This record gives sequence, structure tokens and C-alpha cells, in this order.
Amino acid sequence: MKKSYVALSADVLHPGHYNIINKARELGEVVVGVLTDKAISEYKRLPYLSQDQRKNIAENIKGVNKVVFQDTLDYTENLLDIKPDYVVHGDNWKHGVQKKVREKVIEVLKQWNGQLIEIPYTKDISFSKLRNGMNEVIKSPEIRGGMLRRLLNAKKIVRILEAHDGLTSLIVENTEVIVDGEKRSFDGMWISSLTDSTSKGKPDIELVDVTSRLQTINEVLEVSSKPIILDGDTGGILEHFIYTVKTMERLGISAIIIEDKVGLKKNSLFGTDVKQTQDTIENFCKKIRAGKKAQLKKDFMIIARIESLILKQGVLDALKRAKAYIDAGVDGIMIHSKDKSTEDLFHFCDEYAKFDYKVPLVAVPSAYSHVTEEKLYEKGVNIVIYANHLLRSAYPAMVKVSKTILENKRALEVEELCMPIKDILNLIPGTK
Ligand code: SPV
Ligand code: MG
Repeated sequence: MKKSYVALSADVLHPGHYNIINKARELGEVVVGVLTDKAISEYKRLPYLSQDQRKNIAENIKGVNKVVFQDTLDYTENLLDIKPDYVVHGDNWKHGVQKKVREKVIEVLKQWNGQLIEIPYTKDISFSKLRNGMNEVIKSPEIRGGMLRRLLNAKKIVRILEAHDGLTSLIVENTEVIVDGEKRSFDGMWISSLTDSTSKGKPDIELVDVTSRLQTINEVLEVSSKPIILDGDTGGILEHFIYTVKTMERLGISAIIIEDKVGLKKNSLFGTDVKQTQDTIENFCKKIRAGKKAQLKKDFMIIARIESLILKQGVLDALKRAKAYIDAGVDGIMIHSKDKSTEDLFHFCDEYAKFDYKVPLVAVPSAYSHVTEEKLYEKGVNIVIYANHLLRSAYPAMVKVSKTILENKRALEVEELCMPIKDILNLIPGTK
């Protein structure tokens, strides 16, 4: 009996998939390789079902004889293991991000005279409708809330960009580039206290309180579907923090990051130029424990942000705090730094890497923006947050346009600085 191999994500199954399975059945015994979250995250967003659920679905497709996981987009490992006579795939991967994967499949199959069988892409299905439908499902609080943990399991480094309203969340949601055949996009968004406050014309001193932050959060939740990490400032007093955790978990926020400061909070990037007080380890641990106790399910993450480097308390203090916060039950550590030099930051990372028990590490390269994601990954960072860049880029553009109108007493000169009216009209679907 000949063997055929089909790779599937098995998230949304449609007639196109059944055509492929049927073809594989005609050719021989069917082995399905279910793409793991890790494999899928190499080229697109995570599906809404977990990989175990997807495997279960594949196992229940009529005519499928065996199901295995495929842990990379590259088929090689599974092909060498299974040595199928055929690989069956739609003919839509000849171009785009999967082109190289396809070439490698052909190459590997040659070793035992295996063949790639391609069947015409099923054109009569509205994939964009399906995808949009799935986005609605992913937006449900439970699925969206759990996405960050899944991304952490699947990806080397999770890439997050700041959003401060519905429109910026759509930019984080939809912006994609292909570089050297690699598709890149953002994995989720950071709702920053700095940009949320600034876009409201207010200082970043916890004046924009949880109730006001909820307006922004809801705007973002309503129009986007990627996971959200909320900048929770200090978390407020413990008795309030408990409610914030419950609210955010209920809404489908994936994580809240709280910083270990007390009193009137000032933005960390001021460093020691302003009066800022770090909380005691004991107090902050109490807050962490109370927060962890308040959440209902295990997915929601509370991440502790250590301000020792900001407040010039040194790497040893930061490490001591990291240990204590982990013991108190945090799900992640954010080590913040406002130094262009990464000496202290990387010293922290190197020592942190030696901890027996670690939780995901978060870095915010605002001051040290020359550092690449690869370097951060090498230093053990699991989440990188670009914390304020959409607002910082929008503001100078808007000031420039305002000045140019004043200088010319008309708007002609700003046309080239602005998107065409036709484009803004069509920017948001449903405007017409
Ligand atoms: C924010 O974005 O609000 C932050 C990060 O808290 S920072 O501005 O660097 O303090
Ligand atoms: Mg902040």
C-alpha cells in the first residue's frame, strides 16, 4: 500500500481540504501532519483551536489513517520519518511565503522517488469571509485572552506594538511585510499608559484611571482580534487591583503588567529626574498574590515590572526582586531600563537565565532601540514591546501639517503629506 502525506492546520476545514484528503486517499494510506502552533506561527496567526484539539479533528476525518504533529513549516523531518510516496497539496503555494517550503518538499521526496501531487486551489470558497468569521470567534474573551500564553509556547520571541485607540490597533492587527520570503507581523498590542494618557492630552501619572483606560481598551477590543497586554501602571492599591484583574480577565486581556512603584507614579523614562518611589518587595508581593488569587482561570497573566534599573538601585536589587516576585506567583517579569547602554540590562538577563525557575521575560527597547530582536532573544527575552512608537510617529506628522497650513494659509501644500481622501474614506470597511 502506498502512503500519502498531507499537512493541515485543521482549524477551519472546508471543501478544499476534503478535495486534498480525497486525492491522498486515492493514492494510498493517508498520514496527516497537523501543523503545531509553533509551525503555524512561522507564517501566520495562530488558529483559534489548540493543536491538541486540531489533532483530534484530523483523527476524525474519514479516510485518514494516521495523524502526527508537524512542528515546523518545513516538511523535511516528517518526510524523512514517514517516507511517503506522495505529498498532496493545493497548487496555491507556488508563490509567496510557502514557495521555499514547496521546493524543499520536492527535493526531499526525490530521495525515494516520492512525488508532489498538486491539485487546483479551490476557488469557489470565500476564504476572506471565512477568515473574517474566524476573527470574530478569536475576539471572544476566552480565546483572545489565552492567545499570549500560546504565542509564548509557539514563538521564539513575541512581538508587541503599542496601540492607543481603535485605529492604531488596526495598524497593529493588519500590518505585514515579507522580507526574504519571511512574513512578519505583530503578535499583539500593548496598551501603554504613556500613549493612552498622551493621546488624551493628559500626563502619565495614573490620572487616566482604570475607568478611562477601559474606554480605550473597549475601542481596541471591538475592532481588533490580537492579544492585548495592558500597562497597568502600579496596579493601584491592592484592594483596587483585585477588581482590575477580574475586569481585565473578563474582557479577554491576556496580561497586565504592573510596576513596583508607589505614590504618585511618574513615567519611568524620567528615571531619577523626578521623584519616584519603589515599592517594598513585601508589599509588591502581597499585591501579586492578591491579583493571582483574584483571577478565575489560569490563562490570565500578571507580569511584574521591575524598576530597579530605572531608579538606579542596581542589578542585584533587580535580581532579588525578580526571585521574590516569581516566588509570589507572577507569570512574567518585565525588566525596564532607560539606558542606551545595555550593560546593566544584559547583566540582569544573563543572571536571570541562571534561575532554576523562570517565567517569561519582557523587554521594552525604547531607550536601547538599536538592539535587534535576535539579540534580545539571545539574552533570554521572550516578549519585546515597542511601547510608544505609533503615537510618537503620528505626532510630528500632525504638527508638521498644522504648521504648513499656517505658513501657506491654505491646505494645498499639505496634500502630499496626507493620505488621499479616497483612501481615508475606504480605510475602514463599512464606511460607505
Ligand atoms: C508605557 O508605555 O506607558 C510604559 C513604558 O509604561 S515606559 O513609557 O517606558 O515607562
Ligand atoms: Mg506606563
